[in-house]
Amino acid sequence: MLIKRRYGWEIPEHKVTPEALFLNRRTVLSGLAGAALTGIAGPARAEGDPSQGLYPAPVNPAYKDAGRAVTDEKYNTNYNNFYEFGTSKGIAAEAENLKIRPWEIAVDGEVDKPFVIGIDDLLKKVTLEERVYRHRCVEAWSMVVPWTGFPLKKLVELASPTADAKYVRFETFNNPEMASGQQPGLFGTMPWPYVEGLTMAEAMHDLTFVVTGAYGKPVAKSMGAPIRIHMPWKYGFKSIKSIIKVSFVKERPIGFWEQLQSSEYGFWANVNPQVPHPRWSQASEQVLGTGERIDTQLYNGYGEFVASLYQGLENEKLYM
Ligand SMILES: Nc1nc2c(c(=O)[nH]1)N[C@H]1C(S)=C(S)[C@@H](COP(=O)(O)O)O[C@H]1N2
Ligand SMILES: [Mo]
Repeated sequence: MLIKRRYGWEIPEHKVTPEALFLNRRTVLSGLAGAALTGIAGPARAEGDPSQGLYPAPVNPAYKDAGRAVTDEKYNTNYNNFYEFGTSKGIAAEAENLKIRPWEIAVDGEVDKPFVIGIDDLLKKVTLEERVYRHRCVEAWSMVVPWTGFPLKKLVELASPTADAKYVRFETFNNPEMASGQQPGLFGTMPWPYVEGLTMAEAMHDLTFVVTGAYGKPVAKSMGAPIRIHMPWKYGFKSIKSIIKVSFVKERPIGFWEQLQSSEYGFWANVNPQVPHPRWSQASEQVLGTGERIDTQLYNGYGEFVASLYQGLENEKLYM
């Protein structure tokens, strides 16, 4: 019989509330047990990645310190939410199936001229920098990550949206042959592909980051290679991974989680310790890799930069 071992950095399951719990409690719980048995997959391989020489990139001094210790890479690459590869946290080995070259990103919708660009061509058009950001998952765990990438506003400039563009809609790949979690069955049909969206004002905000690297090298597959988003003041599910399409649209996009359960997950998803998730408190968070529990901060502590984005929107569900 296999004995379940817990690694020191793992968060006990009863302290984690999987987003998908409402879907099928038994399946999710067996998935979590499976994660503990699978164990650690080791650091992600970056050999053969043609962008490797671009890393590490210079640190942007404005974001060199997140006020907390950087989370050790081994925790971050092995404790993930990437439902395309399964509902447990232990998807790192499965995510090695992600094929990251060739990788094309379509830019379309309300733009002067739609285009498709390969990841390595896109990397030639931008200047990479490193930023240390705090990340807060809606499940009440958090980490600190040295991301490498470029501000999303740079991509918006390249896209040249028209005045009709009100939102940016992102889409992840949909390939059930490559990504076992996208196969039907386990949860019935999940609403693939993963989709997320932002307002144009959010997309143009300097904090909104397009991530292509982390820990001084190309971003690991388990963390959303080769290109993802990170917005540190929002719950983690907004920070969509492995993007293949960026669309400028008139209507507010409906994200993956909102589509699954709109009573629990909304468009704005700004971090707020005073607004509980319908099934758990958001007042505090478990810091990955430390065993520490700390108070959660409004906008994950980035309020001085982003609160003004939400003035006049007080009647919206800003915090779910
Ligand atoms: N395509 C896709 N993007 C995703 C997810 C996902 O399942 N699929 N999970 C989200 C959630 S809930 C979180 S907390 C972060 C986790 O990022 P990490 O695994 O790098 O920590 O990715 C987000 N982006
Ligand atoms: Mo999350």
